[in-house]
Amino acid sequence: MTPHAATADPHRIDPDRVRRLLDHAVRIAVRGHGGAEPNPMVGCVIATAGGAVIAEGFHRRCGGPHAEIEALRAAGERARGAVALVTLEPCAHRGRTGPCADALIDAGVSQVLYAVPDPNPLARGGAARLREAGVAADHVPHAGALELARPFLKRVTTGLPWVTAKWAQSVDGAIALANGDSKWLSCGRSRRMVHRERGRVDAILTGIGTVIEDDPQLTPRGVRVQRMPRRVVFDPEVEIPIESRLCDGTARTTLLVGATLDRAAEGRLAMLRARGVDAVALGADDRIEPALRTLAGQGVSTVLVEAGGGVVGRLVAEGLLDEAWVFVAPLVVGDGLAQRPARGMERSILAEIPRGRLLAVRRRGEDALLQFRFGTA
Ligand code: AOF
Ligand code: ZN
Repeated sequence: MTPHAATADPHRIDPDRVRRLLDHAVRIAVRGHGGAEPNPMVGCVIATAGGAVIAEGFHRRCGGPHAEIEALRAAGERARGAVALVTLEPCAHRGRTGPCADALIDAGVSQVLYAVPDPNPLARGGAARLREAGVAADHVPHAGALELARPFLKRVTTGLPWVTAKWAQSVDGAIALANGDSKWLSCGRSRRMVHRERGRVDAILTGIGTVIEDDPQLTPRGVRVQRMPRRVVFDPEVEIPIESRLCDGTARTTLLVGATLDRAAEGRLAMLRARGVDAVALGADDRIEPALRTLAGQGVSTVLVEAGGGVVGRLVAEGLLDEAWVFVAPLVVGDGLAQRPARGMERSILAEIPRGRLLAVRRRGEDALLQFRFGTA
């Protein structure tokens, strides 16, 4: 078959089979979560023209081989004439590795199906490069692959990290009693899941109220740690007690502080800096977005928010919240003064409040985990 004939017939594999192979590529890509970032999680399946799987690979860690390279290595000679299905358009650049487009051409792959075009100005253009070399390269949109690429797409297109807030609540929406007692709303299985996630993100964001109230460590414990998250505290007036556990040097701690500080706050900050704590400036009116932008520039691509309603409410108000993981525990608090997961906004028209989407509903012991996605990023 000539290359042109291949281009004219993009779906030689049955479309339903293509979708299932891409589903599979997404599943294997997720194994790179915590290792791949700030790069995207990417999965690649090499299949015969009939749709049988020959080999697979995923991007394990930033700086390591891309998914296509892993899959091509596993396929060896069997890649010749085969079809490569990738969750992201193969790269065309020589960065820490690459270019994958060239590796696919050299391996003799006859067709490449990719689910999401790569918008990264440094890496994009792989599909065009493949076509120039006579390899059919087709964009096959796939919802799961798009979901997978969202954090990466957001960082590349907006310069902001991916922000996920998690909280545990009662059936009637309380995250703590009025006196602050919240131990423990969710079950052990839910809490383990949170520790696992802590060990996969670049930063954990909390608020000064939570630090004063709970003196948390915010470190991943009892799980495999892929990366030690930076602990970030929204603390506009530098109120963090110097003896708090976040200042003990276990992991990096960063304060988000007001753009202008009075002399007393400057003095406290100087003492904290001597302890190894650093600071990033908030915007006017303590807006969080400029601080998140600075953090992204420092390599923070994913943020897990474990904070009270004040910080979560600010993130919502600024449109910075991408995902919410809500663990709903089987109890009804029934106290109107109990604490709530987000506050601080004045609302009068329900229809004007933006709606997200339900990503997943999962069972964790006796808790329900609801995962929501917001915004279009
Ligand atoms: C691919 N396959 O598995 C991934 C890609 O720093 P580098 O050299 O690893 O390049 C990172 C960029 O390459 C990243 O920003 C994105 O545009 C692309 N990632 N491309 O062909 C992969 N992870
Ligand atoms: Zn690549």
